[in-house]
Amino acid sequence: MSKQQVTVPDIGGAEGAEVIELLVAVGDEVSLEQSLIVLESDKASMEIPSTAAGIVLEVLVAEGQQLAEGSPVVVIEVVAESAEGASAEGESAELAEATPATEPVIELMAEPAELTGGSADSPAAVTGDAVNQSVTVPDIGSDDPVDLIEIMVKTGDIIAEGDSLVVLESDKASMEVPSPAAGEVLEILINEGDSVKQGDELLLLRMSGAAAVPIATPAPETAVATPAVSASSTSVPMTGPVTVPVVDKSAPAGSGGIYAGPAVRKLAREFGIELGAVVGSGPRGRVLKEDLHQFVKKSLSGESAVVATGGAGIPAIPEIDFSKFGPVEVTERSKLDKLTAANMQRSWLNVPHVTQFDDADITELEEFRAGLKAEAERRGTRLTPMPFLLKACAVALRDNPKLNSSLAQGGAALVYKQYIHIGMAVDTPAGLVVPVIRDVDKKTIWELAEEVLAMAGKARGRKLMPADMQGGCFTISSLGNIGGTGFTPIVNAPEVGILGVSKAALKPVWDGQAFVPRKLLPLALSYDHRVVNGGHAGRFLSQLVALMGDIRQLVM
Ligand code: CAO
Repeated sequence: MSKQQVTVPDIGGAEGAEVIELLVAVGDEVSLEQSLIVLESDKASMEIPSTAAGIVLEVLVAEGQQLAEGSPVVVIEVVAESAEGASAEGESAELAEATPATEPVIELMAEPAELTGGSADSPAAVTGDAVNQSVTVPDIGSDDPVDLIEIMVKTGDIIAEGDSLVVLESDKASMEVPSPAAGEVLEILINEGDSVKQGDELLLLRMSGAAAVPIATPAPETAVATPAVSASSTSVPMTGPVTVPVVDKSAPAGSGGIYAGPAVRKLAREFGIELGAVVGSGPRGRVLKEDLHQFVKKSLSGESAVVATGGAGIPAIPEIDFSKFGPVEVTERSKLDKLTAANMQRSWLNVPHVTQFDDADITELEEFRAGLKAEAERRGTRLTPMPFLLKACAVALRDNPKLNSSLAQGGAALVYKQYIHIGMAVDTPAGLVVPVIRDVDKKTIWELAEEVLAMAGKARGRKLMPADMQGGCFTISSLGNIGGTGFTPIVNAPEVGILGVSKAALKPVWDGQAFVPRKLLPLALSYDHRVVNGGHAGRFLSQLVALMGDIRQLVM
């Protein structure tokens, strides 16, 4: 019998990776390829398999430790000769370091972008100042084919560099392949469900502007490798098939994803389990195979399973087969819808909400607004109540700074923002988005009117950039043109307040002598009660009502 030390193999360019889980202990019997530890780098989480079958003699790492390629992991007393990586035959008790397996032990590791020259197979075509390029599957650490489970773009889409194109999945990882350049998708060359491997063409991209480098001569027959370029690089001298980096989707919960290894993700897909509905019992809430088994067992026995909402152990809503009761149609939700759902749930679970209601008398404001209709048309804009609401909120936020703050340091501190950027919920066919209007306090009503129109247009045309949706201090959600007398909006955490606006209506109001018709605008202010108390909220809303009732005060 010989001893063998298993080391960390090539981990796909990651400089270091943290041990997040030990899967074996001293004395355990392990088989060839059995996972020993789980490593997590900033790009991927990966299981390191054993290069031999035998008994674990020593575990040389601890959870939390940083490892790099070549770091020793365990020592194994080999009881059966492994196919690869085993020490020389007949080697005695002397410790032999296993050479990393020839077959990479981590499949589908994130690789930096690798740009290659053109090839006869996939020539680059020059059209005006644009270049047509085929985008291929990048180095995925293995020659084995992997499943292409999702195509995230379609022909005609204008995409930015780094936008996700497809999702690949093996039994070790699932990851998105980002675009190496900006451009227009000319043709999709694959189908969902295809098996693909490194070098396979995914789509044809027409790159234009700065990203495109016109090719003066036909692409060379032999691919010329250029130095690795990071995904965020903007100078992309591409003259042939483009290989692109992959982004692992096994991100930890802290980064907005679900904390689970690739094998667990694969199993969850096979079981049809939504991973977000499973409580992870592994370190830092990691979902383990056992958790999936438990989940299935509970589901089958009719016992309520458990959802992973902040690890709070909240009972899940059981999934029902509605087709038992009548015809149904099941549709995939958009990415935006799913993201919004996750954000809503996160805010709802984290923020103790209180909602306070009041009506603003906007009779005079409406008369004033009606009088400006022609002027608005002359300016090529529309003057809805929204710019006035924005301005009034800006004044009330300035005077009630608690509503313009956010919790920090785990609740130990408050960040008071010295700027007033307000988000505006926009309902679009693709889902709900919240573009942010900056420095509302410094803008005129006309400027705000133009920006409301521009942002709503961008939102509905799916032209909003991430920066357009960042930096908000407070949000306004207006259902005014839709209807309803009131609703309780969910705070857009880490903001601490949100204003829900319902449809203005003529109502009889007692003026001391008689009921008179007044136009009332129903307002609902939801706030994070950890930060804002009833006094702050009451003062904020009363001021808002007063400002909307007499907009002359907005200029004071
Ligand atoms: N009461 C009565 N009428 C109202 C009103 C209100 N509170 N708010 C707007 N209106 C009127 C406008 O004045 C306009 O009519 P006129 O052209 O005659 O003046 C009409 O309704 C249409 O307005 P609009 O909705 O196009 O424009 P807006 O500036 O009021 O709002 C926007 C812009 C982008 C906020 C809105 O279009 C929108 O998308 N709202 C939905 C937000 C949402 O979904 N919130 C829920 C989030 S949580 O699920």
